[in-house]
Amino acid sequence: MSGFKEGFLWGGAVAAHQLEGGWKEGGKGVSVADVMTAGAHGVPREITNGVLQGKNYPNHEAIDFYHRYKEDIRLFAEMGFKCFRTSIAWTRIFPKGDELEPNEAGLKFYDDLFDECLKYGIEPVITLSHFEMPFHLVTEYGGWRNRKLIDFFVRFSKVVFQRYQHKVKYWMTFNEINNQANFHEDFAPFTNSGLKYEPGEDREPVMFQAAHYELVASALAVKAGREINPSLHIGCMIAMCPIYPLTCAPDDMMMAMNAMHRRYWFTDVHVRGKYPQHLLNYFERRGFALDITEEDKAALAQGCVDYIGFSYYMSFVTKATPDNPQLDYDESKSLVSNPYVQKSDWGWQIDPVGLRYSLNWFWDHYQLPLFIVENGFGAIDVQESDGTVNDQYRIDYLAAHISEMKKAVVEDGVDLMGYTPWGCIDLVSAGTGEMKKRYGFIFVDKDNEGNGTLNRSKKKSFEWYQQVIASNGEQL
Ligand code: P53
Repeated sequence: MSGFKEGFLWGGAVAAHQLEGGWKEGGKGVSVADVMTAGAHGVPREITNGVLQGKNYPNHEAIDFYHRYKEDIRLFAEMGFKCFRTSIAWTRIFPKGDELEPNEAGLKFYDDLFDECLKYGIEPVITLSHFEMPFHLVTEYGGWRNRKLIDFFVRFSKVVFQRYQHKVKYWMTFNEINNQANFHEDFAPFTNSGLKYEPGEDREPVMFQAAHYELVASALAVKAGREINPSLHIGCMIAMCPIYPLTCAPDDMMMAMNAMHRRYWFTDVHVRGKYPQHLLNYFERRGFALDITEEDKAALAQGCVDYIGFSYYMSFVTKATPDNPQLDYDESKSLVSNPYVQKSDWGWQIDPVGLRYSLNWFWDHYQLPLFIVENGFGAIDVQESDGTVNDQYRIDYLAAHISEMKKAVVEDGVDLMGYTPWGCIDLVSAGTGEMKKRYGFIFVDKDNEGNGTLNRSKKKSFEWYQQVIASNGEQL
């Protein structure tokens, strides 16, 4: 093979809560993203107890895609997008999450949005749950620590599969389900699973329980989706940050392997329909008595995914330490800096070769089609007096990653479906809530405080990416 296959899905990726705004429009309910304030690099977003007066909640307006999507999709079409990845805000369809009947105004919004994409031949690629579950499910049920959420999620999934089966072919269940491997910090457990911990609570088994219920819900959704329409492609979505050993010391290597086990077992369950033995042994060693029934196991086995969607931004490095004889990985403590790579302004390690490594790792383990559904460079862009943005650093980042991705396809033979760079239009950062951390080919005039006209303009990278798509990745 000399390059990317015919019909390669070039496009861009976003998530509903990070760009739509319109947080109360069309009957939408409050989501977990609606109760998170703006933070910054090193300043965590505050998770408030409901929406409080006087706080800055950047997702409430975001970039107002809810009202401006036609203009934005026209720009995506101009870049030549073959696909557009976004999510369906669960709270537009089931505002509280536990209703029996969906909200028609929310369903109608996505009908119109998908029609607008299809008008230009752009395939929607849809995530069912991307850090935006109904907040009501947190306050009333404790989030995914409650088994009842399986039914609520499956109901939501069936409704949208049924409604959009002729408009949307590509689906994913839970965005970056494995972020919650970082359970000592508050962000990932809350955004992934609506988990709020009690002070002093043993967090780890709660995370495993929530993840288990999500994996069962994912499997049941896959099965239901196939029954509704066997031509749908339903995948998982994994945050891939490959973990390297700091040195070739055997214990460092073993530490890195254990770390990979602890961050990527989620993929084993999604793909193989069962838990890896190393994790079952770990549960036993730690005395975690999880609620995993025979019925759950049967559901997992019947709902294996069709493809692996993943994000790739950076790689990690770990090392063994004498105070950790079992070489257990704790994401909040076990990572060290990589002396061989540069970092972004937010400390994310820039490692294009790590993308080729990741593609090979997934392919070797699972032999399922792969889809890079996020990759990109969050940076501070400066608008010149004439309105232009010379984001050569973003072009350099993306070109280096695409070039490694091409090696994985051409030289290594991995089966890659497509590539959708993250935040193809500037949007609210998930991790920090900032506007200043920009990823887009399209600049949006809005700052961290919420000031700005919300006008859209093309950055230098806009034309560059247009060329990349037109040449099917030959012209970088
Ligand atoms: P932001 C952490 C590590 C890797 C990916 O992130 C992550 C996160 C969470 O911050 O999230 C994904 O906006 C996620 C998107 C997010 C994007 O990466 O923090 O799927 O929602 O916006 C970039 O710079």
